[in-house]
Amino acid sequence: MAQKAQHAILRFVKHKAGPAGALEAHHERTKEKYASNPDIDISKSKDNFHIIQPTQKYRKEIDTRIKAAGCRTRKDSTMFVDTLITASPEFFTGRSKKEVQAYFTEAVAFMEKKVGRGNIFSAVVHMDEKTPHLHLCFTPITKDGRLSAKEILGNRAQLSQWQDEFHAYMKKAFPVLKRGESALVTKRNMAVQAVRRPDPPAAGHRKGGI
Ligand SMILES: [Mn+2]
Repeated sequence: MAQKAQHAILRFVKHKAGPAGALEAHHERTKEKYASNPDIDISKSKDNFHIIQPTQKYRKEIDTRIKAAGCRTRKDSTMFVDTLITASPEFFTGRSKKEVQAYFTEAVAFMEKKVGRGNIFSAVVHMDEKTPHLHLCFTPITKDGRLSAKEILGNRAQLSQWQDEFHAYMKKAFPVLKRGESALVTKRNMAVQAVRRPDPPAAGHRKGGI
């Protein structure tokens, strides 16, 4: 029987400073109840794990980096990027915890190479939703100290290149992976839907997210 192709998935969502607190609550599981996201099974939250642990509030992590680099900011600047990394659900079927850890550890190593370790302030793997996934947050500060998500994420062609590189990197450790669609910059709800329902998205948005 033909096996469904398995892909490594990479998505970016750009944020101003405003949503830092709400995203932190989701990523770091600081709330006790998640009525807005029924996919969270809190009995499994103990299996979530950090690859990079934040040392202070997200907002503080962001402000500290921007200040240290001396970046100029505008009201509409992207202050941080929420990166969602996962794979086709089939990829995770039957994999040991060690393998799942290895997958996301590789993904973080890739992101460190691409955006610089110093920009990343949190990388946490959620095992308590439908499909294991990594939320990695970073400040888009260039090597010469400018805040520019535009430059770091790039245009359509550069996003396609991101996906090429990501796929090539992940394939070294996990040869089963096939090149998937291009990396995407999405609006939050779109990112959620794309990951939850890879087939035609159903109408309506749910709050919360993956
Ligand atoms: Mn999540």
